[in-house]
Amino acid sequence: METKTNSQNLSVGVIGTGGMGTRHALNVHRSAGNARVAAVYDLDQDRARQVAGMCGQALVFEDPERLINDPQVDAVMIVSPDDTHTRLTLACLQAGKPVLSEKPLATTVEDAVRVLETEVTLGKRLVSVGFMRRFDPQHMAVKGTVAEGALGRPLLFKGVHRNAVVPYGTTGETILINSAGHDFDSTRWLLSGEVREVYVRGLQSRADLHPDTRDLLLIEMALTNDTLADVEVYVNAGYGYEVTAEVVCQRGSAITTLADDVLVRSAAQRGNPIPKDWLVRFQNAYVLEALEWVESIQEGRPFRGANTWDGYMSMLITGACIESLRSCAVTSLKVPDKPALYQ
Ligand code: ISE
Repeated sequence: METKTNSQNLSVGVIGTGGMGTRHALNVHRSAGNARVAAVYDLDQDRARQVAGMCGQALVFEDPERLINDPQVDAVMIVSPDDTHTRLTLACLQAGKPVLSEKPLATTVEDAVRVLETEVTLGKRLVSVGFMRRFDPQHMAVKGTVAEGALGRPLLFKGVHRNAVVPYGTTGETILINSAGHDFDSTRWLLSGEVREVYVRGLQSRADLHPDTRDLLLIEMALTNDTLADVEVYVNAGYGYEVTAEVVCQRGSAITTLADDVLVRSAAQRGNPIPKDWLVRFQNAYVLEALEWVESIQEGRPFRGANTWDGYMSMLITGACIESLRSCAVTSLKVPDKPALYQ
């Protein structure tokens, strides 16, 4: 399938119209002037029809793979449940269509390898992965400051990732697969290294939760370039949604500023509102990510965000973290050679 050129309007299909999928669809519809939402699918067909109406009467499909293979669809956004991402991404590769898969790319290392091997065999980078923090202005400022070199060599990444509450299971494994992938990608991206060793501990934040709950995880990582990382993932923080990223260097540190829009004074108090979830906190990042994805397709160049290799490495780290949490021990992972396609 030939990729569309700059002069044509890219027709995007969106699979999954929950909160995230609706946001991606509206970002394409409202922000990407040279792209349109041509098709949507959701198991909840009423919800799909509602989002289709919000996006200029996009076509509503009853089957995601028919959407992928429809000639009216040039590129696909996969925003369906995590355990569908691999199958649908492979279907996009089979159809030769560019795809932005929401994280995680896969829920097992084996599935991530399947995507990697398929794309390497195809010999063309069609897969982009939705690690949107790479497009967050605050995170990009940290990355740029460290890259300038005035602070000296990066030594340590310190991440905080707090959800007020999460709508899915809160076992350590679920949180590592669904949430912590962002932090693994931030670690690799901000420290420009690969993780070789992890140590994960978890706790149940309240006695009334299921005994399998590990809703607060502390993740320590050692990287191949002699840097370290320390990440807290807490998904029942209750008070709001907060993500911070700090890179500690030899002569200073760079940390994301609070993305505050307003300082509120009332009733003898003053403070800043805390976002309720990631859709609010990372709205700018999602728009910039969607614009870059559309432009990369139309300009026929690699996406500047995360690709299949990043999605695979995040899952490889996730697998090691699951093992470490189970064994209560430091777990090493062998860093594989990066295929030329991703150099
Ligand atoms: C959610 O799917 C996201 O991607 C958010 O960025 C993350 O903070 C949250 O924990 C995930 O459930």
